[in-house]
Amino acid sequence: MKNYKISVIKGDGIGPEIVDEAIKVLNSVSKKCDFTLDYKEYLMGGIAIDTTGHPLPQETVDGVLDSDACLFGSIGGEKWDTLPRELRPETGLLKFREEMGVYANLRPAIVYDELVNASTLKPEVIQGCDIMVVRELIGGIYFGQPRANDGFKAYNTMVYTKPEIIRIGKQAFELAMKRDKRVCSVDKANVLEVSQLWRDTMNELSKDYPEVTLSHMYVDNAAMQLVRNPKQFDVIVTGNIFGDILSDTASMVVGSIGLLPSASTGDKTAIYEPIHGSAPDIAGMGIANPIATILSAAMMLRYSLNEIKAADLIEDAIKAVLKDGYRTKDLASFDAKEVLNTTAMGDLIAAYISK
Ligand code: NAD
Ligand code: IPM
Ligand code: K
Ligand code: MN
Repeated sequence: MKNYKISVIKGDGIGPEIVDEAIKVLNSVSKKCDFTLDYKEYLMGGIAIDTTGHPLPQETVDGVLDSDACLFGSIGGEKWDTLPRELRPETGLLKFREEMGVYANLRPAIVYDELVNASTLKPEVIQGCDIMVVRELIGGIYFGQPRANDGFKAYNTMVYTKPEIIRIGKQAFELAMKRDKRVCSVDKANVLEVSQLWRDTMNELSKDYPEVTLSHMYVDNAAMQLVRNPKQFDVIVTGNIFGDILSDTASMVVGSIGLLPSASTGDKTAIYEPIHGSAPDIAGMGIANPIATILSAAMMLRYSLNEIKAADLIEDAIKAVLKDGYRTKDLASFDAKEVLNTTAMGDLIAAYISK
């Protein structure tokens, strides 16, 4: 029987609550599909600061490198917001992504028919929407030098090199080839040099993909278009900060930020995490939606472990549960049959898989 080593980082806030549900569902599906998962837990973020004094212990990096894939919750919280920047949970996460070389962050935003009434947008605007946001994850303004804040003057640098743009662009075009063959590259080329290089490079690259239609959009317009007519998009490719913002926007097309999973892939171990954060405002209340994390686990099965049937089973179970009217609080609307807490939602999805 196949056995996979999974590194698990639960993190802070709702992190442990949602990751526990994903593990519950993974255990249910692995039984059904005849493979086993060996989990090892590692610390990161606030809990790592409290326990070890550092947001990203070396043991975590080594453990994840030694695993087949990493399942991640969320990190951060007010308690650590006043620490010097190098000691903050978010800095640990960025360093972690950099160490793993995960330059491509895939954030699918798919509107399930079952949830077409859950979005704050009109059903006819969103029904059938299926967007893949391809966000560059280890470059751009998050990592550019110089950066500083001396109390009077502060600055960051948005920088991309051509090879960095090419490698993320390739991911977007390759994905588009398996989808509707449309890539929309989002930038701010009307203002920024870095975006001009981004746009020129995407145009050059598109010559290698004659079947794919490339378009360009400024990021301000893209934010508006996502809400006006999300179905116009197939693959969106963009830099680190624009992708961060646009994917949170896309989540509200789908219905809730608690629904959007992600895969961060690159040269080493891939990381699978919901796009949302540690949600301090609801941590410990048992009301967080675990579906984004459970879908991230499904992406892990699909992309890192090649357990396609298991990934399909998870996604089908989620759709079935939603179709039967079960919702978490973030999705509670007039068509909800029953509003479940976090663990009950995980239990139900696991039960649908094993039945
Ligand atoms: P957030 O994504 O944590 O929360 C935003 C809002 O969405 C909150 O009202 C929250 O309750 C709600 N929400 C988020 N996930 C939910 C879920 N699964 N179910 C139901 N509701 C959900 O963003 P924020 O409040 O801006 O940030 C909180 C902390 O999380 C910060 O420290 C931030 O840096 C961190 N953060 C971490 C990650 C990560 O670990 N990758 C991502 C984003 C934010
Ligand atoms: C995300 C988060 C992170 C990011 C923060 C916490 C560093 O918002 O994963 O989307 O900006 O990448
Ligand atoms: K997260
Ligand atoms: Mn974000």
